[in-house]
Amino acid sequence: MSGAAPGPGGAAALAARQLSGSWTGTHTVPAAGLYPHQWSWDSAFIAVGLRHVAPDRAMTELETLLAAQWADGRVPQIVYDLARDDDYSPGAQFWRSRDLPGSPAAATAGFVQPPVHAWAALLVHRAAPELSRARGFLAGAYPRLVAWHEYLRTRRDRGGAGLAAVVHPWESGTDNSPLWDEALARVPDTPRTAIRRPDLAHAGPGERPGAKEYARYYWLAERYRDHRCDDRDQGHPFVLEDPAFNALWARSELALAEMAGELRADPRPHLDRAGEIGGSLERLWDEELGLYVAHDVVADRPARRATVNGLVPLVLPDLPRARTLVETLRGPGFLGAGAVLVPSYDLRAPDADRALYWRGPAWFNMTWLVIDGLRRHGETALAAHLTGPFVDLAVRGGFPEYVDPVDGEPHGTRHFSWTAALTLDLAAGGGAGARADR
Ligand code: 2M8
Repeated sequence: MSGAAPGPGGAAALAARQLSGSWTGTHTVPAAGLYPHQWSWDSAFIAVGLRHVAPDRAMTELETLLAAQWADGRVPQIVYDLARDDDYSPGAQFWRSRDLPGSPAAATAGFVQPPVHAWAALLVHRAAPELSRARGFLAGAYPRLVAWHEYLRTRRDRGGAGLAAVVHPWESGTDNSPLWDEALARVPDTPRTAIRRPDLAHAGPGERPGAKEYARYYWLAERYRDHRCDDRDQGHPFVLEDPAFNALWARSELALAEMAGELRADPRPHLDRAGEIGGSLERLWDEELGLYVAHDVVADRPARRATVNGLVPLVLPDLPRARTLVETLRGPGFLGAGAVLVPSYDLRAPDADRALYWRGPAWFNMTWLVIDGLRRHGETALAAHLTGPFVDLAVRGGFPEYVDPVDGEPHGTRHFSWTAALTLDLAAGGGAGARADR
């Protein structure tokens, strides 16, 4: 790392320039080389940042994604740019989504990603309410977002406990997290598809999942695709309830309630649902670890690893565990280990690695969520303590995908869009959760 850190204004300008460079006219690619298509939760975070400088683009970003919604309500993990289909794998040719009933005109993956979209759409609307109203942004987005959440409620409550399950590590967004290790170990590593790794041209092999993981990822994706992306496959070996995914669902349900109010619809069903998800989340609480863990629905047992996913429920306003989560965050596994941003995994764990994909490094979106949660629960000093290094490391590292949480060394790809977008959000004054009504 080198060079003096620019002030917040300079950081915002650099971030905005970065995002303009990755704009395609309809959406922003997460990273032009490594991730050349549109990704679901990336677009939500990107819209949160874009709203400060180009609210029209922020709206288009979300509208493009929502236009690729399936008839069953799912919002896909990836919307493919067919001109770049050879540049990322698995691609559109793997999924052949357009052969499936109820799929959209766009070619997409069959999986989903964490439901942070309604929250993002509300923030975008609030940044430019007049433009939003003139364009009918909320009126267009709301029914699609309701259908998306309805998909999660009706198709993904595989454990029957009121939580949505992920059926592949890619759906969690935290692909290589140790939370998935045990469940992934029972997935065969013998896919029929030849595995291509264009990703390794853009990031070091030590910074990406290994060959064994990829073989299992492919096998699992093949199984889901071959069952026509139908969530009733009882033999699917990977079904887990992730605390971050579900907390974001509840947070987005609260956003839907506010949207309903704006649109003169009834907010109560959304408030009730948010309360129900929040209540079910308590099932994932691990007293000994002092945070939430995942639940393996197939094995019916908890995946007891201390990860940042288990801190993300801080984004919920009425969280009974907030104080304990803050203690855990300050504790020896996370910030107490000398980390300046939130590590993705307890740094005391014998298999923690500060450089390896989702197994120790800090991601900017997860730290942003924790900052939001800290502000929401009145921990403004700790939130500020994270915000400074966030902006500094993002800019100095050239908007890296992730960083070593202790020394700030950048890793993964550079020019990563959600890093730039969330830097813009924090640098543009306030950022996540700065206002209590968010
Ligand atoms: C990473 O995931 C993709 C698969 O979706 C990959 O590893 O190829 C994750 O960090 C995920 O959270 C992110 O949405 C995606 C695109 O930035 O990259």
